[in-house]
Amino acid sequence: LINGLIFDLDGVIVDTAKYHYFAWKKLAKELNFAFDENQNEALKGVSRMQALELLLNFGNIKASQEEKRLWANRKNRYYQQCLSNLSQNDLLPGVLTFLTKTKERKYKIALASSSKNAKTILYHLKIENYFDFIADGNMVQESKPDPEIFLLASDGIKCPPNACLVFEDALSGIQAAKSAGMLVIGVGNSKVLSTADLVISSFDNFNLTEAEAYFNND
Ligand code: B16
Ligand code: MG
Repeated sequence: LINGLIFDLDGVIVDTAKYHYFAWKKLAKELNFAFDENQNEALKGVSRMQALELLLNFGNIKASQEEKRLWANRKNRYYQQCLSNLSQNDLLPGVLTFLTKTKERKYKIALASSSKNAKTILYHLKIENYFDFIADGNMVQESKPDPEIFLLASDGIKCPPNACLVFEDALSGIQAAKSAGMLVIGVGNSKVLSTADLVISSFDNFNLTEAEAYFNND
């Protein structure tokens, strides 16, 4: 029986995945190489430094630790500039209604985001109160696809992994949640997220009771 719901943040709750992409693309341009949306899929969900490593691989760029630190900071500045105007309007379709319903039905709710900016984002969105526990990129050693952040979240809401259902938009996140022994609903394109147990295009019209029945009959 599912009694804990664990949400990824970027790309699931809020449309910030496009800002990460914008910021990485701008950095790539400054380093003189092109970076496209397909390549960007690999950067989703992983930590800032790991995403930078992947980006530099795409551009065939070798760099010192110091350069990498400066570039990661620069990307974060571009990203944070995008965040400065964030409001509830940036919530993805159906999210607020879904969070309200799940709260009424007494599920335990956790956030599991690789982002070190997660708390700032929740603050701008005014949705912190929906979460019983928040796990973010400042609290883990290993980033997705390692299961650490999901195990931390499940511990935080005192629901064992097999009673947790995860919502993720990234392949790295789906892999992390599966390794933690959890069921995963992919939010996005079913062609991209084929490793999830179920894929939904958005929370609009998403029915949790139907999804639970689907898993219980599986
Ligand atoms: P930051 P999530 C992840 O958040 C993003 O998907 C990923 O693209 C980003 O590199 C990572 O956070 C780190 O973010 O630079 O803000 O610390 O999807 O796990 O909520
Ligand atoms: Mg995400």
